[in-house]
Amino acid sequence: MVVVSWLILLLYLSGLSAAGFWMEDMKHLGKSPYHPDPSYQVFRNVKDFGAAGDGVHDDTDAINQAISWGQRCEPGVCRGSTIAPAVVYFPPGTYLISNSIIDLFYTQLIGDPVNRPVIKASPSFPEYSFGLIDSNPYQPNSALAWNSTNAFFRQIRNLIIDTSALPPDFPAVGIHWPSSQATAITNCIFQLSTAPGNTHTGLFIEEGSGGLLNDLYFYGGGKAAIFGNQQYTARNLWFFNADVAIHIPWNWSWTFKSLYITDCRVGIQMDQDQKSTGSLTLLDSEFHNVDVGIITTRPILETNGTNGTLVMENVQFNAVNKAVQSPDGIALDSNNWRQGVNDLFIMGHLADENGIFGQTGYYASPSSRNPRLVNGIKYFERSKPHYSDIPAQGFYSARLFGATGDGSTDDTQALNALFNSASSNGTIAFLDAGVYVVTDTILIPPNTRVVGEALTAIIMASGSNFQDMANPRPVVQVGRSGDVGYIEWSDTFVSTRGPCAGAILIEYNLFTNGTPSGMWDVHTRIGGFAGTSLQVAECPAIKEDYSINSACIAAYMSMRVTESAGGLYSENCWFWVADHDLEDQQYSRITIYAGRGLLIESSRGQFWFSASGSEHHVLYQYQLSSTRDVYIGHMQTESAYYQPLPLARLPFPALQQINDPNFELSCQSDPTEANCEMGWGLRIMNSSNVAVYGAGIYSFFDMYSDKCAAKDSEYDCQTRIVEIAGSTDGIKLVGLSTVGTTVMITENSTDRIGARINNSTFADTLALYQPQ
Ligand SMILES: *[C@@H]1O[C@H](CO)[C@@H](O)[C@H](O)[C@H]1NC(C)=O
Ligand SMILES: *[C@@H]1O[C@H](CO)[C@@H](O)[C@H](O)[C@H]1NC(C)=O
Ligand SMILES: *[C@@H]1O[C@H](CO)[C@@H](O)[C@H](O)[C@H]1NC(C)=O
Ligand SMILES: *[C@@H]1O[C@H](CO)[C@@H](O)[C@H](O)[C@H]1NC(C)=O
Ligand SMILES: *[C@@H]1O[C@H](CO)[C@@H](O)[C@H](O)[C@H]1NC(C)=O
Ligand SMILES: *[C@@H]1O[C@H](CO)[C@@H](O)[C@H](O)[C@H]1NC(C)=O
Ligand SMILES: *[C@@H]1O[C@H](CO)[C@@H](O)[C@H](O)[C@H]1NC(C)=O
Ligand SMILES: CC(=O)N[C@H]1CO[C@H](CO)[C@@H](O)[C@@H]1O
Ligand SMILES: CC(=O)N[C@H]1CO[C@H](CO)[C@@H](O)[C@@H]1O
Repeated sequence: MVVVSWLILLLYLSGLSAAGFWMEDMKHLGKSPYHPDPSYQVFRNVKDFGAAGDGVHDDTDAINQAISWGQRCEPGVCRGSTIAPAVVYFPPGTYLISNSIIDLFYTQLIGDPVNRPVIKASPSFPEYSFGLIDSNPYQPNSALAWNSTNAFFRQIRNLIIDTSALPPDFPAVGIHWPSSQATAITNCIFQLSTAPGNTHTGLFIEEGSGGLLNDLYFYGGGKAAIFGNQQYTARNLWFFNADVAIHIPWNWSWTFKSLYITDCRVGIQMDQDQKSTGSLTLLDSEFHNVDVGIITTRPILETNGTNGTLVMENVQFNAVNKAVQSPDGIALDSNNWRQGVNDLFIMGHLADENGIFGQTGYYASPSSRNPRLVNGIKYFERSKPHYSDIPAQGFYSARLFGATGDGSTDDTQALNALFNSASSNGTIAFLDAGVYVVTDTILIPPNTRVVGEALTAIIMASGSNFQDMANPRPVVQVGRSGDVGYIEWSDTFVSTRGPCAGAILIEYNLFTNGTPSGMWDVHTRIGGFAGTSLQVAECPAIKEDYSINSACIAAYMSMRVTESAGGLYSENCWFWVADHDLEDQQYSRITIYAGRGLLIESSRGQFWFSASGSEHHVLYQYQLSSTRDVYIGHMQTESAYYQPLPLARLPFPALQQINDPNFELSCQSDPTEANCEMGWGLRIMNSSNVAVYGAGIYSFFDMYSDKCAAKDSEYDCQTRIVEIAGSTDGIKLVGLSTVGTTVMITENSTDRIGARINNSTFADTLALYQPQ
């Protein structure tokens, strides 16, 4: 009997190990309805293109063929497009390459998450190449293939990037990644040279407007990572044995959370030339056995300007010689670091109830960490699930429920049936690549897990149900009011077709007790791409007159978190109203009106927005109203480029029941009235315990002209941009950078902090703001 049961167990185990990663084993039914070739395939497995993955054969060509198969957006001929997306899958194995893998626009490169495939440079890898994976190759005219600020919609997941076979003095780069929003590199290892004095770099980012980097491990390297970008969230990054773990050549605002630097000479090096680093926010991190933790450009005695702003909270220095080194001495001696989670180390300007002042040193924050937002002492964090333990049979394809994703059939009933069934059967709803047109609300019931085929699944609202701005209706509703349970939702876009003045793209009602629910890489993308009927032909930029083209009123709100909701972790979710047409090769601007960005009204609280962005909505990008217990870091906003023409009061009348800003009232006494009537970047009203770690709140344009944002101009793209009002408690903004705005912070209609003397890089920066 014992023998028999062992036999059964063995058979069972061998059966289990035979099942591969679900993504490999799924039927691949995804499509791209606007691609000219109806047989275009979104999913490709590199082995189907002849990659051997045996560590012996040269797989460069096979992998590049897998990526470029079908008519795709190629460097030099295409400057961007959404109609030719691809998921390129790597089964376990070692893939030897002798030249760069060219990662095309709108591509996901994904490996098996458990047995992560290795991409290994062979000794013959050429010096002229730029990256084992080059996601944005330089062209003969010295420009990047895709403008870095438009390099959206791409991910690299579950790979090991190995440069160790290259000589130590080879200028090796693992991944070249100039990138912007809706991008992520996740769960990767960088195996670099460990020879002293080596010149290997794992991840190289020179510019862009990102983005998320998470769960990355760097072994060895000269400068293991080079990070230049407007803003980024980097979470759970580990560095071992590098000379310099992270070099930051320039930026406006980076947030590092859960950063672990071990056995390195230097942890973080901010650049030493004039192009200084704007602002670094570090939390929940540790430096261990490091000579210098951080080399900053900011002198200890600096009082003018706020470039080189550094804020650290809950950062430990163990066996570190100098914690923070400045040009004029040691700014933080590692023998004197403080362990208290509410002790902030600050180099920069801060504003609290005592006024506004510059500081280098510790500051005991009166608003302590909220116990409802932490796990132990660290702020809670949760990565996107890989579902590596669930076989393909555990996923219900949308196609099997009759959803077509063809961009024309009404898929409302099919999607509702899919989510309902996935919820009741405990399976995962899989949205195969496609454009799912819906004419009424889709409900994601409690206890549902939803995965879109890597950033190529789009739910698109259309029709009469979404027209009335006096009676808005959700496109996707997560739980009904009062529902309790959890969801996990990833890699999906929610959008609209044509005018949809009454569409709330995501309405979140669910209350989750215990482990918070999660949304990862769930984006709203409003207008500006194939299938939306909101492109340059229909909605060209209106620059000269006040007329509003009602055909371009595209949404009421991106996301609403309602009163009864609570307990949600979200990461890398970007709420974007298109400012240009993604299919247009000149990046032509368009004028699209969407009323509101993210509104949180939950009285229960417990929300985390990691790597969050909200851009170009009319009235505000973020509004937190009568809520509590919210963590945001990093957050990024941009005001609508067309404003103040028309003024922000148009075309959505201010509604008192959702606490809309009333610009007519608040701007009536402003002498520069036009620039006052611009959408708010962030409003926090009647709320408690809101902690923001790193924020880039930008206003680059006035009626499409960016002259107002330049440093030598009047800083008057808009007058005000961040408002704290009503009865508030425990509000804390760390590493706040604004661009193009006269006033950085407005309190109860009074302008408190101006931008002028707090100028930093291109942005103006405050290290810490706590209301008086
Ligand atoms: C990139 O795009 C932005 C916005 O459209 C534009 O201002 C900038 O000049 C572009 N840069 C390049 C190199 O094309
Ligand atoms: C700040 O920027 C100015 C202007 O570019 C530069 O002169 C100065 O050295 C920078 N200061 C720091 C601390 O980096
Ligand atoms: C910088 O500080 C010095 C003295 O510390 C002062 O004389 C000078 O006016 C300041 N410059 C600016 C631009 O604030
Ligand atoms: C801030 O602006 C003032 C006035 O334009 C300038 O003198 C100063 O150098 C700037 N400081 C920084 C850090 O850019
Ligand atoms: C899922 O659950 C429903 C209701 O419990 C059941 O009727 C159905 O057969 C199950 N399977 C599928 C594939 O929906
Ligand atoms: C705060 O709440 C009070 C009481 O409900 C209300 O009167 C006030 O308008 C609110 N303030 C803001 C800025 O929403
Ligand atoms: C705003 O005014 C309310 C009273 O209406 C007050 O409780 C609150 O402290 C003020 N907030 C700020 C940031 O000044
Ligand atoms: C402050 C700073 O270094 N700003 C630079 C950021 O990078 C851009 C290029 O993308 C430069 O133009 C800025 O000077
Ligand atoms: C214009 C303005 O408000 N500037 C502020 C910048 O920061 C200093 C503190 O260092 C304040 O005193 C200024 O008011």
